Amino acid sequence: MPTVVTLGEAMVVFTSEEYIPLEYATSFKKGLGGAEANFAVGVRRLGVDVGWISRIGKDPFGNFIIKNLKSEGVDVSGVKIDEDHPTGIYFKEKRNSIIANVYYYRKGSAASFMVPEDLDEGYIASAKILHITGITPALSDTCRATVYKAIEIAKSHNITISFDPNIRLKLWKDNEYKRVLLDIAQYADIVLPGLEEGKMLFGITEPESIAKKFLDMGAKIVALKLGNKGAMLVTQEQTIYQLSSKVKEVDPVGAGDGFDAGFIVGLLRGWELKECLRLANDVGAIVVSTKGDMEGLPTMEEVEIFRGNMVHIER
Ligand code: KDG
Repeated sequence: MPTVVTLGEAMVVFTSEEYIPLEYATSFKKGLGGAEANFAVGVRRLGVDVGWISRIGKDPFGNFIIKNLKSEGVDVSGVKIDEDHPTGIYFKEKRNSIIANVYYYRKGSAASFMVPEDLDEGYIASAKILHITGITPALSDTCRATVYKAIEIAKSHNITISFDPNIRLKLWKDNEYKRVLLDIAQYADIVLPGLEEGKMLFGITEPESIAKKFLDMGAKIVALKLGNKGAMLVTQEQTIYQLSSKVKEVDPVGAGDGFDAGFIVGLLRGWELKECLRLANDVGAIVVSTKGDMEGLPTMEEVEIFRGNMVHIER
């Protein structure tokens, strides 16, 4: 049984190959995305067993997703094939080197039909970490109920819950995300938000005050992503700042998932919190410097090369 378990939707992502409005784009690169699937691949590449729970359609895109995740070594035994609904897809539009947009085609997707009964209690109960994000509860009422069921199982078996709010406004009605995500956050032991998300959830701007809010809600650790300024970690006892390494940003999508993966792997290895934060930051930095949602997720060896502790020798 995997040490880390996560649940959510994976999609096939089509990224336009040139800087052009999507309307005029003619060629696309096919890839794989979905926050929790990215996280799972990140955890696995860093050397920890991980299982991803979901539904995919009985279609070529579902096959693509499952084959890819299996080849990464992610446990997919908790994935159901849904014969009646398609695998979700999304498009990434690159208007220019600064502006990018995403267009989802995931309403009514197989993953949005996840139900609490899809969960195997023993599977979650034997993990050390359950990682959830704010995307899954936005997909449908049954997905939201599935997230709450996973939380209930984790709580009843003392499994640590990590939570990334991952606010995707295109998936929410009005301000509904605030109520739902703040409710979920109170069950989390580890919260991994972006600074902007903290601002949106609490209406305050100071990173320290945002972290304190999550601590007051019950979190033991808050690791706040500060973009190219690095990250900040807060517990009741300490506050740690970590500057980010300078990298050339080519695609920020998936960096937060990489950060989460690095942080959780550091914790599972029993590292000092400062080292966990450093790994999280470095994984995030490596991801933003690579095109694709999950392509850039590094192995531990690649992290060492990035840090200059190892030399890459091409054989
Ligand atoms: O965190 C990156 C994800 O957001 C991306 O891979 C796909 O938009 C996506 C989603 O909703 O999971």
